[in-house]
Amino acid sequence: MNRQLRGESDYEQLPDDVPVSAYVADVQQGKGISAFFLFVIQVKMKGGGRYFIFRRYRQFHSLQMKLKGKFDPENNKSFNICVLPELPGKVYLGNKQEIAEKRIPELNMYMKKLLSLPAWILLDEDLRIFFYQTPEDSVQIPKSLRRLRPPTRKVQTKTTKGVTSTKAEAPRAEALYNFTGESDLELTFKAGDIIYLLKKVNEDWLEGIHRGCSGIFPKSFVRIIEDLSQGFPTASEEGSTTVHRLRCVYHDVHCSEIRDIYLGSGISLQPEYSFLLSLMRTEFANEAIALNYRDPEGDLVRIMDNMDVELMALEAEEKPRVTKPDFVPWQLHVTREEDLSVYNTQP
Ligand code: PIB
Repeated sequence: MNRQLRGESDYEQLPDDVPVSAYVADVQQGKGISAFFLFVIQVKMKGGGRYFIFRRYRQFHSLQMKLKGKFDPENNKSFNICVLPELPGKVYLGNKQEIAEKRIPELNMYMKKLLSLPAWILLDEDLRIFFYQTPEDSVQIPKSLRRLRPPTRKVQTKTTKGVTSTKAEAPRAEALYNFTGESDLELTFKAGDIIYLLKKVNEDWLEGIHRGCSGIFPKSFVRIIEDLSQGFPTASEEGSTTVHRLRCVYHDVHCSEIRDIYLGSGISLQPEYSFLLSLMRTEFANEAIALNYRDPEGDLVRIMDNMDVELMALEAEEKPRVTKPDFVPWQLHVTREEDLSVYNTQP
């Protein structure tokens, strides 16, 4: 599907109770004569409120049919036409739980694209009924919320002689003196502060994170408590691989530049959005940037929150964008914040 951008001014005028994002937090078995599965969906409203709804696949299907009937260009010659995202198809055979699990990322993508459509679609009655919390929804308690756990940004870094290091062993240094960065590129800290190390810039400078900011600082201002590991270790932690390098493509007005960023302390496969943004702002020495990934159709999609990072990671799980060892499987596309020309706006 081609991405259809939403006008921000239209969006601003929407009421606060309109659903703006929805995310499958879990699947659970429903009670009935024959087995079926319910998707536990967390819905976020424009006003910031969140609630859970419980929907079967067939309810998605029925919503899609209604929306197609009203807005699909093939069925409709009226003014309000819109290319709807693809809903994963019906399945006739197989283990129902497995089918439901497989549908999670697909339904997440469907809902994300649906709720990114022009603002008037969000006001559609059938769409609102689907996402509204019914009295039945409000009395149900989700059994577990496996997928809602916050994405963990690993501070864990390396394995030494089979022992996995813990947060306390993360590469870090203690500041010996106060240091005031001269630009956004440089870190600012006080004597006694702990700085987590990201990488060695050269013999005299290190890059690190302090109070959520990353930047470079002179090595002589700190005492190393735990040094960065040499080379690119391939550590693993209970089945999850610690990756150390991240491929980024910076799209400027006339050219693109590929940059592989090495993070000495490793990077989670699903880092926090704020972490990625701060990392890229430092790397490209530019505050006014936007982060993006390429969707399966090849279009750039702007990343705006942790959920988008998770969607990017989910897509890369199925179809890795980077297959080199020691790299995260997804690839970040960094664009200038005000540059909307990079997005596909053709219906
Ligand atoms: C099913 C429901 C179901 C989905 C299934 C889908 O369609 O939408 O939703 O999980 O993937 O196949 P339908 O039309 O109800 O039944 P939910 O909410 O998870 O239950 C489809 C099918 C009807 C045919 C024959 C075509 C070859 C079966 C039952 C087993 C014979 O019913 O049959 O159309 O497959």
